[in-house]
Amino acid sequence: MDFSAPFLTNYWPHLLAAFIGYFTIKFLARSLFGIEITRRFSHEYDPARQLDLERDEDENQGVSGGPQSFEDMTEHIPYRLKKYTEKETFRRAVEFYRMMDERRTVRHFSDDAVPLGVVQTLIKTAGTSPSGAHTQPWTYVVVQDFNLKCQIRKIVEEEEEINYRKRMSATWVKDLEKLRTTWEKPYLDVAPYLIMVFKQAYGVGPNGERINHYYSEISISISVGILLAAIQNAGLVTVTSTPLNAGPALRTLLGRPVNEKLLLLLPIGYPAHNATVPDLQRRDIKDIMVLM
Ligand code: IYR
Repeated sequence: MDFSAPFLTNYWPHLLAAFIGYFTIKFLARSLFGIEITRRFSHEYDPARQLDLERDEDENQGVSGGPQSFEDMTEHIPYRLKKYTEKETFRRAVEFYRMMDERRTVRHFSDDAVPLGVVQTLIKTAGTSPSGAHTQPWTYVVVQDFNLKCQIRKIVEEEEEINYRKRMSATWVKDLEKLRTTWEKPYLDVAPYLIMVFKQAYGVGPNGERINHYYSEISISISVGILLAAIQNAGLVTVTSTPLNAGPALRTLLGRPVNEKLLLLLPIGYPAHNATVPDLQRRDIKDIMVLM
């Protein structure tokens, strides 16, 4: 192609049209959909980078929010916590460890009732979790309705059958043999409650505006960790199940909005009287802690 003067003379209307077209699309994308076409390299917060933040947190640890100003900030108030004696601190640490060391993933449930107030309190406890910018990006859907539990079981088992047969690698299925899991999940309609843990990828404000959420997956993981401790403390059991590929169907069944994604499904109740668990050992402290 000849880029000398005749090219420009001949094709300037095309170039002008392309130029105008580019800026029109850019303007429309930004005003209608909030999409920034030109990459920004400033250190300001860029909503378009939110997905990257979620994807690779380690890479983004250095992202700075620019110069800080404390205008319009939430008031900061004194915080005091009871200080135990060293002996009491030790005793409490050991006592809590012993309780948590009794925790096991249980897949055999009794249908014995659990008061709803207990479940509500456990979820309140989960809600004490820290979260990115205090956005609390979680929704805990509690299912107690038997018909709904049956529908959930059907959706999960249909997907799990395909998972075990086709989607999971042979090594994965082999690695699970010691746990004796299968695609059958009777606990889904036996346990008195199913707690469906949804991550809010972003929040929605009172006027429908989008609210950025940060580190939502880590925030929920911490929250669920606290929930597991609360469940154990109450003498109840659960299994942290991750129904691969059943998320969208379950989200639709439960009528949850599109900003929510199912991360975990936790049946909760008492263990069946004949419940069994695999005889597994936990790693020793010297293998999991490095002191420097
Ligand atoms: N979600 C399947 C498979 C499964 C996968 C892992 I990784 C486990 O630790 C246990 C089960 C199931 O629930 O059977």
